[in-house]
Amino acid sequence: MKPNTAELQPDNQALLEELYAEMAPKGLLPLWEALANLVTKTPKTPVVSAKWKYGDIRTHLMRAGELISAKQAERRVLVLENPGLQGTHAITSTLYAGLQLILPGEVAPCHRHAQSALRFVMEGSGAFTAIDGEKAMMEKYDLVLTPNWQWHDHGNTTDDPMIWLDGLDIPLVNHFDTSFAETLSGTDAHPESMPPGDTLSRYGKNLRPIRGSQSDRRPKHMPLFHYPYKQWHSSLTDLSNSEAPDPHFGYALEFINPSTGGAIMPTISAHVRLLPKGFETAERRSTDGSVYVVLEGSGSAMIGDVEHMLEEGDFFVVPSWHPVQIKADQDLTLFGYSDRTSQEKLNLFRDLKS
Ligand code: GTQ
Repeated sequence: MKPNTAELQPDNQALLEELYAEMAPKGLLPLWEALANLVTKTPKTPVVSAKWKYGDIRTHLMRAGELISAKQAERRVLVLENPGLQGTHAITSTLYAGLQLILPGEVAPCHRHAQSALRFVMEGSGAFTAIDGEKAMMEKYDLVLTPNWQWHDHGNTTDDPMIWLDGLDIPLVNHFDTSFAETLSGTDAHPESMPPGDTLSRYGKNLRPIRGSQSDRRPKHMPLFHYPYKQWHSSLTDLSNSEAPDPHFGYALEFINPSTGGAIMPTISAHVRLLPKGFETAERRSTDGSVYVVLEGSGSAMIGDVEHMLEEGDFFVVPSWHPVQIKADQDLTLFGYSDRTSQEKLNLFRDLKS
């Protein structure tokens, strides 16, 4: 949008152009030529409402598995890049999504980084992510976190491939120019620190070891890292049997960090939701661009003016401030993550329900 220059003398217009040309090499620009595009009345995003199919990604991922090992790749991952963000490896302006494959016998070596990561298991049973040396034995549709700067390696001692969705805040961390990373030297796998399941038992059942006791061994701000499918699915089922669905969300449960009661990690929020067969959500828009996975059932999503048919194994993106309506043809279960908690911390988050 151009500024209101109707009253400018034609000479001034020409002289202004001259001024711009003189200033440009000095890194000086006239705000009035750009203001309306910089400070928009509502969010404008390059992100588009793309969709990927698990079966299709899997074919390419398995081929990559024949060509490069997890160790060689450090992380053997196919990145879901938003078509509106080409060249960025980003799925929304702040978030990253990839599908990671660990084949039987493989190890993805231990490292840690400033980025926070979630894993959402798509396929396989019994492979693990070890966080600070404690294995989370992973089952289909489990959520596992690697909070920022915690050591993590992945391994698979089962006979089958394991594939999960990686959701990270890579674009956000890089936007702040705050990326740090290091590898654990001398070994691929962190020495085992605790038996599998120890943290879930100490911190994942509405209990925690008394503060300051020797049993209170996990980082205070983010102790928990495993949210098993069995637990969240039974809660979601119970919820759906006990009341009518919320008009905008259906039945929805957010994963929380027990030490704050807030989002799972400082930058990423995640939830699961169930839309019962025949249910259609009322239209809603929100500022947090979101990534969804269809876990069970089928239906469709109207995102802005694009309609996507949804079936199990679909990944789709809802860009910031796009109106969304989701319809369930069969009981539809979704996993979703977004930067909502980042936006809330910065007093930026908004939503609008019709
Ligand atoms: O597993 O640590 O998809 O560091 C991208 C960056 C996975 C990981 C990704 C990572 C990881």
